[in-house]
Amino acid sequence: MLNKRVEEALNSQLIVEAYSSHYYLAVASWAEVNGLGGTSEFFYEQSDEERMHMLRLVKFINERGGKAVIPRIEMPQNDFKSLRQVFEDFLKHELAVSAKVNEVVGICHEEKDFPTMNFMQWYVSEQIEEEAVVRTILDQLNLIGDDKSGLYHFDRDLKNIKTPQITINNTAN
Ligand code: OFO
Repeated sequence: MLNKRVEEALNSQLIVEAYSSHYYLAVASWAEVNGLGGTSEFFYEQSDEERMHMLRLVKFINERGGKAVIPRIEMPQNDFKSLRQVFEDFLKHELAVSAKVNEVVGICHEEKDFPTMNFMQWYVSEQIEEEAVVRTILDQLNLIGDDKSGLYHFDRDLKNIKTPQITINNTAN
């Protein structure tokens, strides 16, 4: 049976993952209507991955005798100034998510819930990988600057960049 405090922490992480999926869907849609096909594909995929992260939590909470609460999702930003803003915000968001993941791990530790702490390790690893990918993308954007043909190629190549899929086994898999 899940400890109540851990259950609440997992349910609030579920909100974070659901919002991330929604947010990246908004970015994908914005990119699509602005002729940025590669960026759009990249974020549609990010959105799907975040949904999977949410689902993993739903299943884990329920399997451990808790109750997953499916939340109402806040409306994300739907307009962006530039690709740079998109990726700077992307990094900021992922850093905030990493901080939330660490909070949940901290609560598991305090409550001595080591199975859940082990489950959350997948999210810790995922965040490290995602932050690294976004930083690499931002470095590329910095090199390109405002060069239009550089940005064209950046967008075209982005659809081939994937955030690595972490495959640590856990009971919700
Ligand atoms: Fe859920 O992986 Fe980042 O946010």
